[in-house]
Amino acid sequence: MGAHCQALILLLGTLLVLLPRLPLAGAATRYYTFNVKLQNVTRLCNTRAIPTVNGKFPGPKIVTREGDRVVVKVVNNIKDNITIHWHGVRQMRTGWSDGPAYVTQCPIQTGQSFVYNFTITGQRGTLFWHAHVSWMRSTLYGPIVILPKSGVPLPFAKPHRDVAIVFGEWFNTDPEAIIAQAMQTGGGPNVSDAYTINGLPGPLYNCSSKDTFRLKVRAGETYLLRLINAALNDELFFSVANHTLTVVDVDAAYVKPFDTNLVLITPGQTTNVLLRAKPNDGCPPATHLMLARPYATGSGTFDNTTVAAVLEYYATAGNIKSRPLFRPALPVFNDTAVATSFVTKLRSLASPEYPANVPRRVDKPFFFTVGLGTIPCPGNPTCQGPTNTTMFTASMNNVSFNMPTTALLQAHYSGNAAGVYTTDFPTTPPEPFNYTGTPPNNTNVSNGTKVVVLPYNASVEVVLQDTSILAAESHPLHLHGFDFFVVGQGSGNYDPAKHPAGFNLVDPVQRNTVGVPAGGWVAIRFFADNPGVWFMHCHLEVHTTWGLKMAWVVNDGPLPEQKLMPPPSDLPTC
Ligand SMILES: *[C@@H]1O[C@H](CO)[C@@H](O)[C@H](O)[C@H]1NC(C)=O
Ligand SMILES: *[C@@H]1O[C@H](CO)[C@@H](O)[C@H](O)[C@H]1NC(C)=O
Ligand SMILES: *[C@@H]1O[C@H](CO)[C@@H](O)[C@H](O)[C@H]1NC(C)=O
Ligand SMILES: *[C@@H]1O[C@H](CO)[C@@H](O)[C@H](O)[C@H]1NC(C)=O
Ligand SMILES: *[C@@H]1O[C@H](CO)[C@@H](O)[C@H](O)[C@H]1NC(C)=O
Ligand SMILES: *[C@@H]1O[C@H](CO)[C@@H](O)[C@H](O)[C@H]1NC(C)=O
Ligand SMILES: *[C@@H]1O[C@H](CO)[C@@H](O)[C@H](O)[C@H]1NC(C)=O
Ligand SMILES: *[C@@H]1O[C@H](CO)[C@@H](O)[C@H](O)[C@H]1NC(C)=O
Ligand SMILES: *[C@@H]1O[C@H](CO)[C@@H](O)[C@H](O)[C@H]1NC(C)=O
Ligand SMILES: *[C@@H]1O[C@H](CO)[C@@H](O)[C@H](O)[C@H]1NC(C)=O
Ligand SMILES: *[C@@H]1O[C@H](CO)[C@@H](O)[C@H](O)[C@H]1NC(C)=O
Ligand SMILES: *[C@@H]1O[C@H](CO)[C@@H](O)[C@H](O)[C@H]1NC(C)=O
Ligand SMILES: [Cu+2]
Repeated sequence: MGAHCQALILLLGTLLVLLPRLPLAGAATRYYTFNVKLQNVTRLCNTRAIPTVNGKFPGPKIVTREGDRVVVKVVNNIKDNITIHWHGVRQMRTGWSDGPAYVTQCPIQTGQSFVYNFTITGQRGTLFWHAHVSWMRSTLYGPIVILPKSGVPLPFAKPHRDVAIVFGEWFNTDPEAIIAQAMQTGGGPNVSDAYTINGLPGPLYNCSSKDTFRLKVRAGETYLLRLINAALNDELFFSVANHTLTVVDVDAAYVKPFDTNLVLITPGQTTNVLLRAKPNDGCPPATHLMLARPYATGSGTFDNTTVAAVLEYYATAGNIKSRPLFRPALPVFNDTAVATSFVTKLRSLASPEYPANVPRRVDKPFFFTVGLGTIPCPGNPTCQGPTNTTMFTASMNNVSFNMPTTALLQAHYSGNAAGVYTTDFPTTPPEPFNYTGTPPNNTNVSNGTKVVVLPYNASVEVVLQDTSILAAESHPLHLHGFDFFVVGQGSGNYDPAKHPAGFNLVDPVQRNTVGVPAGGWVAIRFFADNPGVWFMHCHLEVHTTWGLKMAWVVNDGPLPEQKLMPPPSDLPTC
């Protein structure tokens, strides 16, 4: 009996050691219904009936785990066309559920619905969802929280609470009217009237102090802040008075933790940070502002205001009265040195559990210029662009992308690309020039619906080079369907003879949106292991509207699990 018990104890011991390492439960399916409808919302003493999901602004939070399936039925009950994009979700073989209008699907029209159906594969942290047609995402957005698989620990101490901090922009007038007017006049669109945190502008705006996000914390506890930049057109600096933040995850990929007083976050990026509430030392706790305001590098006007939220401590006995208020210092709007210093600290965790699978050799190298330019005012001899005979445009390798009137993915899948897109997107700029110096007098911007075709699983490198044609400017480039590794970046012109030697192929940060440095370049690498049609564009919405976008077509691989799935039966038509 003694031996038997020993064996049992040994067996149990082995099980106990093994169990926490195994997922305890199978993958789940998370069902949501998104009813897109108008809702009256008042901010800055201004009431507008804005498009919302289920009447909420910002929209509902999706909470899921790595490996789970997410099924969202989207019903359109407003007059505008709608699509929803699950920003950063890899969508392995399910490009039909990615969401960019006229790229992977036709819009969901008034009265119609569509079921998005996808799994979360190899990602953990924070992403977000937003509308992906015209400027509808200005009010249609919300968090996606991706917890680790059940039973799998976080690679950092478990926080006491988990809080989404979603940045947005509030417009007192309809953003659809604003971009329509700008496209008509050829000039820059009106800027937003306020930035928001979780939909609230906070006390630094007129008629707004009651619309302030307040985070109440307990002394000594740790909080995971899930920062999401859902703003339309502005990169943001963020800081919390008297609290150091520890960055642990960006774009749903773990990073090597580091401490900072300042975060730079571009539209399309997410950043998870740990905030440790101060210990209870018996002194009266202070109230601390959390502030965000723009990092702006272009020559145009921008919303130069500051959003504030409040961090306050639960009272402990005897210290309720007279709390001082502290505000953090933020850099000036164009402090590129500070911006660079933050982004170059980011490194993949690159641990045995979370390795960085960086492409070490490159099958398909690309060099893309990105930036703004001008074209003659069409028809009308004068307009309100950079000069009175030109209007704004934006391009990659001098091609300003024309939106098709049917979805690229459907055309690709059905083999009917003719008349929808061409496969001649240039792999290098048509004419080399000093990209960050004095621009040529005529940059010959053309337009078209051009794509690059990639074989399945090609290893791809794209060097994105900012141009100073109008002004050097940071552009947050977002790639759908993939995470990429940021293997290098620098200022000035990229030099293919010199710069690759300095690339980090060991622990580069992995993400889906990267700021192309103002007057500089960035190099990204990824494996084209996801068949479909994948959009790549600037996440400053006005630049996307002006044409700073292109698409990749990734062909099927030979094996069944390397092929794009067939389209869902309820896929909208154009
Ligand atoms: C918004 O408020 C206006 C004025 O009170 C009202 O006419 C309208 O029906 C409301 N819209 C919605 C969507 O509730
Ligand atoms: C979602 O997709 C999976 C895999 O294709 C399929 O089995 C399932 O029926 C779909 N669910 C819904 C609600 O469409
Ligand atoms: C944009 O701003 C200008 C100047 O304030 C104003 O006249 C115009 O009506 C605004 N456009 C829209 C669509 O709100
Ligand atoms: C608040 O209103 C005052 C008076 O109209 C104005 O001078 C000030 O610029 C406004 N402040 C903000 C932040 O809008
Ligand atoms: C932005 O606003 C600040 C005041 O908050 C002002 O000092 C600064 O000059 C403004 N910058 C620009 C570029 O408008
Ligand atoms: C908080 O930070 C401010 C500067 O932002 C500083 O003046 C103040 O002394 C700090 N207070 C505490 C309690 O650390
Ligand atoms: C930032 O903008 C100011 C004007 O507001 C300008 O004087 C300064 O040179 C700019 N700094 C950089 C680094 O571009
Ligand atoms: C364009 O602007 C210039 C200088 O501001 C002015 O002299 C010219 O008359 C304008 N042209 C037209 C057609 O308005
Ligand atoms: C490009 O222009 C910049 C700024 O004028 C200048 O410093 C640099 O030397 C130029 N580079 C080349 C290769 O001409
Ligand atoms: C641009 O135009 C100016 C004036 O017309 C001319 O002097 C200059 O040489 C041109 N520059 C280039 C690069 O063509
Ligand atoms: C696209 O290019 C054609 C000529 O190639 C031009 O007629 C048209 O105006 C351009 N459209 C845009 C939006 O730039
Ligand atoms: C909605 O999308 C359909 C299909 O592409 C298009 O024909 C229609 O013009 C769009 N409606 C609006 C209001 O944009
Ligand atoms: Cu841009």
